Amino acid sequence: MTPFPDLPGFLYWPGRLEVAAQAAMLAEVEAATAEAPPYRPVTPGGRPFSVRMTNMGPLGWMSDRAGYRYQPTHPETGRPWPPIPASLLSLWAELTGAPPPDACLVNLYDADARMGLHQDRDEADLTQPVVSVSLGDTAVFRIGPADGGRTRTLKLASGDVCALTGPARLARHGIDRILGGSSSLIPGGGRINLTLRRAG
Ligand code: MD3
Ligand code: FE
Repeated sequence: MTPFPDLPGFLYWPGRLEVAAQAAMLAEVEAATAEAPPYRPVTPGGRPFSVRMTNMGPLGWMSDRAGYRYQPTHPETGRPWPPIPASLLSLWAELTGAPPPDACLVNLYDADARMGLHQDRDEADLTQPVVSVSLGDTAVFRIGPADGGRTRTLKLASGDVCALTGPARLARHGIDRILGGSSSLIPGGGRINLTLRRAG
């Protein structure tokens, strides 16, 4: 569905993953985080993100004092990122029909984490879609047009999937807050967001 008719290209599938599929995906992410531990990036200005991050796939997004970029290795271990699970590659293919993603950013939120309004523009081809999968606690997601019109919010719950295609690809977006305790999927609580992209 298209929740906001004035943001065409923002596609949303509430409850796209049933609970068993969410649990299976969480287990795959946990296996990946054992290999590529979540870390807390800093902005180019040196401010720590409240969100912790890691990646799966040939390329991973990162931020440090040198800037934002995609790179093939974990900044702390120096090892390649673990592969993107097949379940996520199939989901991307089914929803987008686009050539396969080469990057999956894993954002880990505790109840106090946030993500400020931003655009995703570090990918080589900004005509390629982004697909996002939410697991765990519900987030208050904010989105508005690329050129600074009004923003509005949508709750993203565990199992919800969205795709940012065409004119929505450069939308401004962020996470206002996490509704702590809203899901029991992740032991100890929290939210994990997976974003699949073509970075290179
Ligand atoms: C709209 N992640 O990783 S997911 C990000 O919930 C990011 O962790 C948020 O913003 C999160 O960059 C939001 C939904 C999303 C992802 C990518 C987008 C919305 C987007 C790219 C373009 C426009
Ligand atoms: Fe983003």
